[in-house]
Amino acid sequence: MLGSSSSSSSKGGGNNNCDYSFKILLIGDSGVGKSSLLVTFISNFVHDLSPTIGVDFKIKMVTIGGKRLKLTIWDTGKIDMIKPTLCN
Ligand SMILES: Nc1nc2c(ncn2[C@@H]2O[C@H](COP(=O)(O)OP(=O)(O)OP(=O)(O)O)[C@@H](O)[C@H]2O)c(=O)[nH]1
Ligand SMILES: [Mg+2]
Repeated sequence: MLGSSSSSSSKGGGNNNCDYSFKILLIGDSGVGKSSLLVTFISNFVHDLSPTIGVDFKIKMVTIGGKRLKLTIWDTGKIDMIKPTLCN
């Protein structure tokens, strides 16, 4: 996958009962497997997916080292279609 992901973290401060909140953006060429990676990570089940239109996101809570992490993972479709979103 040529895409990259970026993440940031912040202390939850009571937000959804988590210690840290991470926002992760999946970007990359169409058809490289971004959505498959995300769905497999969320549900442990492999689906055959249609191309993503615009953007979608999923949330997963994980516990690592006794800390509750909230992962908000954004999945993108064709970059041309989401340019206005990314610019805002
Ligand atoms: N062989 C193989 N096929 C994969 C893998 N991951 C995804 N695919 C297939 O590749 C195709 C595209 O996968 P997607 O997850 O929809 O790719 P995407 O990057 O989200 O594509 P867009 O939504 O169009 O940007 C699907 O037919 C998947 O079944 C993999 O690890 N191995
Ligand atoms: Mg997709």
